[in-house]
Amino acid sequence: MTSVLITGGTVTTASEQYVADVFLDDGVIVQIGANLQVAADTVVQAEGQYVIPGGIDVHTHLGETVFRTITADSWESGTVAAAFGGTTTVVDFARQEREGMSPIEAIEHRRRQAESQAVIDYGFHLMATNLDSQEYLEELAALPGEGVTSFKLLMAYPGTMMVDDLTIFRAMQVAADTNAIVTLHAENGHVIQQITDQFAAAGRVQEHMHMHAHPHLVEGEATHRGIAMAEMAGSAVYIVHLSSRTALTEVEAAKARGQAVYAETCPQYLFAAYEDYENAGFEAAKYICSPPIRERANQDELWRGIETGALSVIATDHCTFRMQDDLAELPPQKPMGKGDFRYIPNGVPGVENRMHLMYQGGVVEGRYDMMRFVDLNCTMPAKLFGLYPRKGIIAIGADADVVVWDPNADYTIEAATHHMRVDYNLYEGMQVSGRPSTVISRGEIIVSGEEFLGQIGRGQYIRRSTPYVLDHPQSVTAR
Ligand code: DUC
Ligand code: ZN
Ligand code: ZN
Repeated sequence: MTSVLITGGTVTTASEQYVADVFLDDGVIVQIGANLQVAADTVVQAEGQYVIPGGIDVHTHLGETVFRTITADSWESGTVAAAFGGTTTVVDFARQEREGMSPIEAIEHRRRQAESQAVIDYGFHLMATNLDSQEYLEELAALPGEGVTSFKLLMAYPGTMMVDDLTIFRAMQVAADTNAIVTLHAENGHVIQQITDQFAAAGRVQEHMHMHAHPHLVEGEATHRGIAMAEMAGSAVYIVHLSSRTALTEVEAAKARGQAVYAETCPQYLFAAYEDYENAGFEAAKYICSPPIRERANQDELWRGIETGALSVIATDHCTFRMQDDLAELPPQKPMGKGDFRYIPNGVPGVENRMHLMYQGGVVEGRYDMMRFVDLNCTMPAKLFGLYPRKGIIAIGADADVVVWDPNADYTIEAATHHMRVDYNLYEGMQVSGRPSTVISRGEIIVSGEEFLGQIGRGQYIRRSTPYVLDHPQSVTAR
């Protein structure tokens, strides 16, 4: 294992900033200090740049069979793209297939898929779809001890991924007993289905109608219900891809009551808007994801949620489908639903540009400082999902997942040069300031400027510990 000395950068964590050298050896951070006198195999000069923890994206869908197709980004292309954007860990999903797959089998299945391809480290949330048997409940309860400390449940997509309230409540009780955290896709799937069916009967299925089938309150209602069930079960709960002000209000109210409630939002809800795809025909398919990308005025509410701390993580829900069916190795993609939003696979790209966008929108545009940028993109994801203090911090003993971030580099986001295996970029042509100049994963330089230096399959599965920030909520329901 080679050693790396990073000299003269501004080390930035979620709580402090100082100029120092950082010495990495044997995959971990071993020294931090002024003018370190150590012999290193490689020296990275970081004067005038920030030295930050590697980014952690806790919401990706790589190489996933979903929406009657497969995501365009595999574990290989998706993790290479993540690395170029400064992300050195992803937490993806292991979906328990409804019929005959146990929670442990789901994790093993996804580990086998990822292990030969991933170039950065990874973990899995268990996406539970069936907790009807005592055997599956016992397996779920065993998962935190095996390094899977978060359970995902979907309140939407009836017939495929949606679960009922009983299943959610069971998972929350297990989470309460094992100090795990439940994450929720909070939309009322039955209401969406009914509205969708009525649109279809009226012939109103043009691509942009997707948003109208997901009104704000389907998210607000499900968020309220999920938070109330978590309170009754005594578990922590984390709302994924929060997009609506109605859901934000619920999170704020719960936090004000002192409940262990957390939420992420995603760049697509902050930087893209319904106005970008209204009446755009098939072009609107680029923007179709659930919850939907909402009207521009809603963006301000989400930025406010970031500023107040109600939203504590930025993740991407990276779930890519191409606009053209032009790759022989991929089954039909977005064109499946040309002219009818019901058949467009839901999902947008994001893993490569998350940190570019959040640096531009937050630090460059003056909404928050560099420490908060680190907190949102690196530290809070690590704390909530049991990766901290191994990851998410620049500290002695932590994994040497380090990004040298050049605040002065200008960068134009475009599909022609991005590394995601998707043929469009939602932010095409957007100019941002700031990008990674060097990306290091467990002490190995995997990206230097425009060059990828990592080896396919070098990424490691990470056994996660229980969330770091929880003050173990008490159940309000007798058992
Ligand atoms: N929403 C999406 O848009 N894609 C993946 C799954 C989800 O919930
Ligand atoms: Zn979701
Ligand atoms: Zn998702």
